[in-house]
Amino acid sequence: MMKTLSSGNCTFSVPAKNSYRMVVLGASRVGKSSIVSRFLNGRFEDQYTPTIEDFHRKVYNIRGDMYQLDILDTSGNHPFPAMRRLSILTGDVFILVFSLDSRESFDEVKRLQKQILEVKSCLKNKTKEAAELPMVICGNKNDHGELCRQVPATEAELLVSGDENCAYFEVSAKKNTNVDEMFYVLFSMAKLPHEMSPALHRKISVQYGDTFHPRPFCMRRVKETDAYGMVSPFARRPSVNSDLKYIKAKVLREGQARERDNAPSSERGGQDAGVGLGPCLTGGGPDARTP
Ligand SMILES: Nc1nc2c(ncn2[C@@H]2O[C@H](COP(=O)(O)OP(=O)(O)OP(=O)(O)O)[C@@H](O)[C@H]2O)c(=O)[nH]1
Ligand SMILES: [Mg+2]
Repeated sequence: MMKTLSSGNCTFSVPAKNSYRMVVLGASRVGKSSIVSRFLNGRFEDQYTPTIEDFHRKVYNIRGDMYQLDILDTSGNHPFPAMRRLSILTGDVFILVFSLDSRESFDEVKRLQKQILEVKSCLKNKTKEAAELPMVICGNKNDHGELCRQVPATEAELLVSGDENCAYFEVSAKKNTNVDEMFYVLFSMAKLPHEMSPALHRKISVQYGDTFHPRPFCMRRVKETDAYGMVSPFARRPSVNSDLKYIKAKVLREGQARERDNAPSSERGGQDAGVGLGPCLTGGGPDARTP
């Protein structure tokens, strides 16, 4: 399946298998939006503007292949628990942010980590994938110095120990310390091209969007070795309905891939993953699912 995206006067297609969603979660004021802003445009704002929910999209042309990364910057206040569960369900990679000077925000990250594992494993037959969720736990505001620190690094590291898909980073969105490194490791854990990290591709603005076009006449401007990234200015958060379809399609795709990999050839193909999302959204476990 291909998704067609429009950017300026250029339209291009991203294969569904190359579309990913990054979900950024954490308590209020810990710096989630600041980290996202560093990722998207390299900027930092001292002024605080609370987020309700922001959706961004970045598209990449990496050596001629198209990729799409959707970024969901959530609210630290999460007034709608079902929406948060839906965000978690749609996420492929996660960044959990706390502020190094706030013990409470660290406790929230611990709750979120648990919730992500629980929500993801709620999807039928998804227990294995849940254990392989690429996730970075991010202690932000390390520019505040050791005197303000309320969370020792050793304690935060415990949250990721023994899980090769989980890493801990101390960063500063303000000083741009360790932010690129954090994205590099996150994308590596998710087996995404490392060129998706901010320092490893050329940033293209939308008026040069035709550079992205994967068709041969546009590729004259894109060398085989090149990687380009462009923030889409027209990205809109998909509707709840589209999110549900996205989750179902993804589960089916992964289920089929797993069957192809594991099953003897006589048992391969055609099995519906039987995705019942209701209990995953309401907080009931797999056992609570109606038959
Ligand atoms: N000193 C310092 N301040 C930061 C850093 N990152 C963010 N801030 C500031 O912290 C405040 C909150 O940052 P945001 O990025 O808006 O926090 P948020 O987690 O998105 O907050 P919500 O949208 O309410 O959930 C802002 O005033 C930022 O300027 C950092 O690394 N160091
Ligand atoms: Mg925010």
